[in-house]
Amino acid sequence: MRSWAVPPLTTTARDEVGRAPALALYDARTGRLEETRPNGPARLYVCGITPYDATHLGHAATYVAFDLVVRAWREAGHDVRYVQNVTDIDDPLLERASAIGESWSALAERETQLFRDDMEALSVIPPDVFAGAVESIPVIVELIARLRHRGVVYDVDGDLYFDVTSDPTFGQVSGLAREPMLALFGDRGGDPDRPGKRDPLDCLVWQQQRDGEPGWDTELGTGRPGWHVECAAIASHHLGTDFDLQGGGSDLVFPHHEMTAAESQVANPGTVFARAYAHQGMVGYAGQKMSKSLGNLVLASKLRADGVDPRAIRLALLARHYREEWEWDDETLEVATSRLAAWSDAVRRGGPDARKAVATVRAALAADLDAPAALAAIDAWASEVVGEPVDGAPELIVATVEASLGVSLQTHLSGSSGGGAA
Ligand code: 5CA
Ligand code: ZN
Repeated sequence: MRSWAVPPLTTTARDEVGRAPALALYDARTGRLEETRPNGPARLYVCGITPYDATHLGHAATYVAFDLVVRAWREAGHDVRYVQNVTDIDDPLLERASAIGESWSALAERETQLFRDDMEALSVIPPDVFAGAVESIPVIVELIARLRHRGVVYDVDGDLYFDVTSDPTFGQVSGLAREPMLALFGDRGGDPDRPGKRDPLDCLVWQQQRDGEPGWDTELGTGRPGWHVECAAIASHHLGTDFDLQGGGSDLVFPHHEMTAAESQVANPGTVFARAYAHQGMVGYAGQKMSKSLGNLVLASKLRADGVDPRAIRLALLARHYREEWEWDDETLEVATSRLAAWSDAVRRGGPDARKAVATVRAALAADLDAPAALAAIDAWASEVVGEPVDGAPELIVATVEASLGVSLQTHLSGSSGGGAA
């Protein structure tokens, strides 16, 4: 499906500051910081939205975090190939649609459009492929058919299940023991207790059409795909296997990322699904994880409608390390708004040599996306008092803040080069 408009894509002047260092990220699978080593274009898959409600700041934090990955790779000199899905058919979408008396497809289209608008406002670089589950059904069915051919798919009353024990590495993405797996599987959309399954952890790959629900007529029968196999198929189809990074929020480590990896690896023997797995910590509000089902949402679109500068929203999200679990509050936004004003003033006024700040920003981001340290480096540059502003310093700051952090200060540069008093 259509994605959204590309924000200004600057790269910081290489002749002045060279390339950014290689990006290292904390990998859920190894539990260590691992340097990413793209071979050809850097290949990224990030789990997209289920469009039954508007983008909240937890979602926004996830997509801004992986936008930093895209930007860090670009600044290090890599081309990037980025794929993101939209779960535009699934239980929560059908439930919400019937609760509000709207068709599931109209609901999905409306919320997906709101998401595009939010991403565009937040200057998130769009994925190269933005693939809906519905439009991807042929690709998903093809993967399920290959798994079935390998004898690792079985029927339970017309629904098809994937045998998780067929992947000898099952469990390595999350590193969880069986008991916590069983608990999480039940909490996060799984059905450990369904009679007829061979292993309680086996996951649904194809659900036969139910009364009043949509179904697609395929070689597997008339029905719809399960959730995990959707991402396994979309990612491996558009990126191949052994791609550089699988991303999403930490609520997806198990079962979602464990299952997608297993399904792809069994269908493609001798490969790994992704070479590394990174996760954004859950952002909460009012004491709980922000979630559509709990209803404690702060919406990006609502803040924008209230007149909040989207760059301030983005700076507020960047003020926390992506792996941290944190709670949104009004003060976070106030701090970000003041920061944006201080940076804009400094850029207009001029400042000291910027090369050290640029190097600090890039080194911080390359070391597991330490955005708070990157912000601190720009704060330090902006607050340094100088006698004579250095020629070209504001331009370099503007270029780095835009290229690495995705915040445009362009309009705050004075017309004259060298950043003299406006
Ligand atoms: N469609 C699936 C992924 S294939 C899904 O999880 N959709 S979602 O709409 O529930 O979430 C979209 C993305 O935002 C996922 O990567 C999810 O992990 C992340 N996310 C959801 N809630 C939060 C939160 N409170 N904080 C941070 N990230 C979140
Ligand atoms: Zn996914």
